[in-house]
Amino acid sequence: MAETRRTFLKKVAIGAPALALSPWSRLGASEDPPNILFIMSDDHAQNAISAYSTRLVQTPNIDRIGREGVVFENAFVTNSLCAPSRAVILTGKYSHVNGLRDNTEHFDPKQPTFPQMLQKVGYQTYMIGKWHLKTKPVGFDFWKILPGQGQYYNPEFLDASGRKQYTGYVTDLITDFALQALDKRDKSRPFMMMVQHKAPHRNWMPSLKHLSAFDGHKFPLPETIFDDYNTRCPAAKRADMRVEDLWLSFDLKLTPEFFDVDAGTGGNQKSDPVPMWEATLKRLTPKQRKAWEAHYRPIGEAFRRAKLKGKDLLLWKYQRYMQDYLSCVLSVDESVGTLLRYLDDNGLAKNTLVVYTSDQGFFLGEHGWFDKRFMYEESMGTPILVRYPAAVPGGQRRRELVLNLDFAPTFLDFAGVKVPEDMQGASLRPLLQGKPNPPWRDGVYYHYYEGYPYSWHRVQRHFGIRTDRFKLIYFYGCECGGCWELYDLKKDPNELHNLYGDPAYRDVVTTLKRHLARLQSQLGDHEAARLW
Ligand code: SGN
Ligand code: CA
Repeated sequence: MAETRRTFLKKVAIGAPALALSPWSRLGASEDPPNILFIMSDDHAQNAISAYSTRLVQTPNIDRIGREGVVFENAFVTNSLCAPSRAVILTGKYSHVNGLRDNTEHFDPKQPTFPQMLQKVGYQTYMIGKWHLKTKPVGFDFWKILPGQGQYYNPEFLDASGRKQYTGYVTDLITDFALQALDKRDKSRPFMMMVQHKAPHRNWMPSLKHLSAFDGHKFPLPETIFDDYNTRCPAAKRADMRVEDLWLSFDLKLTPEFFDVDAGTGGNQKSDPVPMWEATLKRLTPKQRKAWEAHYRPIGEAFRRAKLKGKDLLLWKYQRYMQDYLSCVLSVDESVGTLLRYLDDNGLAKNTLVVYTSDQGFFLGEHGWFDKRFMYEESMGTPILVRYPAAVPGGQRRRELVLNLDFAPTFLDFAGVKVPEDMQGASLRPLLQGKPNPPWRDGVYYHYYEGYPYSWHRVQRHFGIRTDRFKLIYFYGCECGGCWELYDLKKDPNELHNLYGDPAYRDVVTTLKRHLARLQSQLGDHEAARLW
């Protein structure tokens, strides 16, 4: 079968003059083009994967990818938000180059993407699950996507033939559609499949199977949950994403008879969107609703009796948030297990490059927050685990600074396709193959655009640089003017002490600013370079 595949790619290459040399000439004599299985969840923090941290949850299937392959310990996104991250992944280019800066914008489907390039050289390409780019997928032989953010229960899916609702839980449905497509594929050609989960995105609705998974469990508090933001720029205090502001209805699943809706939730998020939660619950079938209520009504009753306030209310909200979020993670981990088993059972494991990642990280109570957006570690960081037994030694943990920007060049490189020069990421190949000290980036450029005060969670725009030791951030785009933060990650891994202005760090700041200017110029973010 391997022979057939090489011959197929060779034929395609000969038939397509622009790519005539690429697929065939770049692969080593003994290499087949790999299948590529790209599994991405939404808002899955490193801290909720046991390959990164065992504090909260066990994820044996995701961990297996890392154990049999590579865990990237310093993996980041360039703009911590859903649609922008997806655009970066498809194009291998920063937001200011691919044109999609925030969730309100449309992806321009006319620009080159790695799926289109793989399709051109003969790969069968698939996109299943959350897409969120407003324009339709291009470069896929088959796609089946959730419209917009998608729904957890009985979601609609959109494909080339139209829109249809399915009964079931979104993570399980996406997994089923992926397996069905793999079953139907042309086995003489390699495939590239993107399986993109909605979970564990807000509002964290677990599957019926996992509703009680964490009953009675007390999760440890993150060390920074009571962060007072005192040494930071105003951006942190102004952000609207505190755990204490989580909605009792939509986020924490209480129906209105269990709490005083008019009292609001405190903080910035004043009103509890009870109608939105009731509309979401109406989607459940009577059977699903029964199981759902059997779980959540006793929680509501206990909440009503407890009459919690202040810190006690915050701690209750944190535990409820963790229970639901991590229950969603359990389904994602199961999905990964099912997909890996399919590869095992069909003799595909060795020659399939498997990635597990998320569109960005997430705050799980760190700094008192949920959501993402900020350039702080929990949000800018994202899980990246890669397995490819045919060419990548297992059991590696790498510390280089790697990015979601690197996926496109990596996939093209392993498929033997020349990486276009205007792609801004780097192929992870030398790291995956275990090279000891290959030349690699010494700083990561980050730029978040969905600004203050009109967007979700009101996080001010900012850009900055992260090196292995330091992080320098510049907040801009509000009447308060620009503002800098500096963190020494070695002395202060929790990023609690803004050192900008500390005379002991004057030289560090000068060096980092020079580095930042260099990156903005090299990467072409000239507009940002004029802001400071
Ligand atoms: C929704 C969520 C926000 C979240 C954005 C973006 N609100 O609007 O909390 O930040 O998505 O998330 S919700 O009440 O509708 O759940 S992203 O992952 O798509 O970027
Ligand atoms: Ca997301």
